[in-house]
Amino acid sequence: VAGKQTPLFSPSTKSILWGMQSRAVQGMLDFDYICSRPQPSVAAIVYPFTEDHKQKFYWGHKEILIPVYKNMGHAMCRHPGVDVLISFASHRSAFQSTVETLEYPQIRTIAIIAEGIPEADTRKLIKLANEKGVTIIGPSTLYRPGSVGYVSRSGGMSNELNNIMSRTTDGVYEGVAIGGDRYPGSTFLDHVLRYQDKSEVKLIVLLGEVGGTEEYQVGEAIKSGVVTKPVVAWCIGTCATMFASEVQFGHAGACAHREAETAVAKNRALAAAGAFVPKNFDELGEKIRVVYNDLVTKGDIVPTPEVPPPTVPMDYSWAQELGLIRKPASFMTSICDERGQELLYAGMPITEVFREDMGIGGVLGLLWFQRRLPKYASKYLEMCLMVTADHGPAVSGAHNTIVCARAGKDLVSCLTSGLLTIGERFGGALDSAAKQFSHAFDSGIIPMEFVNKMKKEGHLIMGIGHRVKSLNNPDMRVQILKDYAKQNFPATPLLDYALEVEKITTSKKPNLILNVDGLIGVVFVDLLRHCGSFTREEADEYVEMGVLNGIFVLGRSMGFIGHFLDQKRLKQGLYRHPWDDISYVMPEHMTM
Ligand code: Q5B
Repeated sequence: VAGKQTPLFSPSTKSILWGMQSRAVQGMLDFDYICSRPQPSVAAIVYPFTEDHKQKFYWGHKEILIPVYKNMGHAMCRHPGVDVLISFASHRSAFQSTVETLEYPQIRTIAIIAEGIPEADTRKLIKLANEKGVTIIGPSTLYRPGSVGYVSRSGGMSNELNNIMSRTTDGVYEGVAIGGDRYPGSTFLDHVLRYQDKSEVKLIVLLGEVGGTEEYQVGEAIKSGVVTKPVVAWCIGTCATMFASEVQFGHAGACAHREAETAVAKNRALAAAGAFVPKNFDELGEKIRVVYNDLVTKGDIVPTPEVPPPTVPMDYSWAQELGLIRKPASFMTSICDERGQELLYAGMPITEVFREDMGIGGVLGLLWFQRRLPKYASKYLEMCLMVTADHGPAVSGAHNTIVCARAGKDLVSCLTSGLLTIGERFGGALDSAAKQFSHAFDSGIIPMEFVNKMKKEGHLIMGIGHRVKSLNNPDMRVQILKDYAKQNFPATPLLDYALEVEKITTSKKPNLILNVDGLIGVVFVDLLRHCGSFTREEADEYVEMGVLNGIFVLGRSMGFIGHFLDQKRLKQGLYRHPWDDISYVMPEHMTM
């Protein structure tokens, strides 16, 4: 191969990969590692559809970073020692990217993996590569320092050849799959001649196949004495002669168009030329063993002792899939599983959630309580969300959201600024109301005793009192929910108890009504305890856990988002509170 380098690869060969083929890169690095290579054979990746960055890979137990370049020129410039390019470009882009690669004189070998590159393009590539003295392996396409140099067409069959060689000889010195297309970038003879020149190669193995006539060139080289090393050869596809018509095997070039291109004819010719040709493929390994042993006996090969290769750690996910390892999970979840084909809410496929028209209340039942609630309970949840959705711009949370929006902040900031005001005074009294009322009810004290006890202890009753709503200005939200619970719930003993408490507090002050927080809180306890979906322990646990404020948080988020959008729509500028609405009271001891 005039002008082409020999050998193609050495223990320090470095390559650039074209294409984002992370698995292939990892496979190469693992192989490098097993071979005890001091450094990875992949120096960089070129991928035009990304920005320059670094990608993480394993090197044995360690992690290393391999640079990824958008531009091939940058990659070449940063890695001047690289002389091999492995192209994973598709058959559509392989031609263009190979032409581009050939412009970089540092690249001496190009391996093209793609199948189906138009043959006219391949021939142009071969011509260009020959002019530049570059070896092309492929289209359609190991390293162990043994004594065998092999060349095959098929990359897949080279796996089998490696296997055969490892069992029958001291291993492969170099193996090349030239690719299965009709016009491969390099020929069988190119590589056989390289192996002839390479002193480390003692035995040459050729795995040809039906179609083409290249094997004859190797036969001629043996016959004429150009190739003097023993060649074990076999052309696969001998069964083609059993068919009445021409058979196209897997590779584009694997079809005999005339007698001379059949595997049978080529095997015959190779044997006649002096190659060692087995009777069939099954005996190929045995033939190689015999020739190899003969070379050992003659002292041409002194087998080097086997060095145990370092073990490559198994990928965690693979080991887990094989059931070889287990590890306690850092997280546990029991409400939602998005890993399968379909999203599951508490085990229920999302399509079923819609098929059954479960609504927001049904989804809350699944995600908050891991169960399907009765229809009336789901509806109650939805009604709670509807009545708490908004209560005007003056309440603490909406006010905060508005001020925040007017300060130019984004939706999430404005929403959270509103949500952060929710607490026991504003909108966040549901849980405490549920606890206070149910503890009082469960302890058996009558409503009057409860009110007095709370007053004596200096505690406000959560869920009682409102700034603007009162007996004279009743809160229709409370009325709606109360009526619904009375009409639809199996029992409402805690609501009845709370209404008795309300009678006492409103007799003192008309605004000390059972407010919207209090109503939702106590009615929810009735729901948990009597709807039949929860045990009493579960019902109590949810109250202790504090689930109920979530209803106000969820509902009022709708309103806060509305206020945010409203302020943006109204193009409201920065808010500054007027001085005349602030009483400035300085500490007395500091005034002159
Ligand atoms: N007194 C809500 O207070 C408010 C008493 C009480 C016993 C009580 C107050 C309170 C408990 C917390 C609660 C949720 C601060 C409210 C909500 C959502 C909202 C909001 C909206 C929406 C109102 C006057 C006299 C005093 C007090 C006594 C007051 N509350 N006694 N138990 N609970 N409630 N929060 O009007 O003898 O004169 O000194 O903390 O349930 O946030 O729309 O605005 O949808 O957005 O300022 O509906 O009740 O009453 O503090 O002047 O008290 O009544 O001890 O007695 P006020 P104060 P005294 S719903």
